[in-house]
Amino acid sequence: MAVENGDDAIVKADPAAEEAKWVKKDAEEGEDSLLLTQRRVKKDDEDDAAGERDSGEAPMKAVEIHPFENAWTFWFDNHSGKSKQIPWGSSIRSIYTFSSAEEFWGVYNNINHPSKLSIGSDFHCFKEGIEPKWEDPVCANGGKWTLSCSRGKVDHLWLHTLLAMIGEQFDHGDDICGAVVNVRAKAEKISIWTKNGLNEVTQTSIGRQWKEQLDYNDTIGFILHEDAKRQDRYAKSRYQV
Ligand code: MGP
Repeated sequence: MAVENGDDAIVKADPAAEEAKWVKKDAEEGEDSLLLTQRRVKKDDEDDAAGERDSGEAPMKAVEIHPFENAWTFWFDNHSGKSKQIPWGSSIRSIYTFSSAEEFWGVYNNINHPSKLSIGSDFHCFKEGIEPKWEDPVCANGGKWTLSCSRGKVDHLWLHTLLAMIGEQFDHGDDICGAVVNVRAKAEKISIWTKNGLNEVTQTSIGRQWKEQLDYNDTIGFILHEDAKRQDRYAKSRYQV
């Protein structure tokens, strides 16, 4: 299995990461990188086949794939050090789209988790085709549940939020757009974004089930994006669970 590292070097890949296609660090912008490694991983079937022929090894068994109900996209942004003149959202980048458990772990095991990201980072996981912005038509009438936590707990809570979401553990999972973790100096925040913010039954069900999945006991609030747009930090929670 051949792996391109940068433009030329060839290294052996972690098999779990073999399907991942990496983006390179945007060194010019000076952003910290989400990626542990900045390699572009590529399957090279010809090399595999040649290797097997040369070594006389038995052909590899087909890998069983466990598909998800939805495809999901990771997005990354970092606001620190950026001029306030730059419109919000102009630097959000999609990183990778995955649709199976194997692809998810291949990416997850090769990226920095929230506790290792620099202050100002936002890391999103949204259903494919939905942008993590209030302006996205699917998000426009929605809102978000948010919990706060310490750096020491954020990786665990983020992973279990992802697993609950991509594993479709919510009765109203269709209403979920995605989740984001905000790495901030005050406290880390994790939010689940939903579509129909005015549907209280749906929203409170999602909020309650999220807390159960995480075994999180503090009260969490739901803010409509419309309220956040108009009132910014003064927006009040529409629901609490
Ligand atoms: P934030 O980063 O979600 O909140 O939004 P936080 O972490 O409390 O604030 P920070 O200053 O510590 O980063 C911060 C600000 O970004 C908001 O008040 C908006 O001005 C802008 N913003 C955030 N989001 C999610 C959006 C969005 O989806 N669309 C637009 N246009 N602006 C947004």
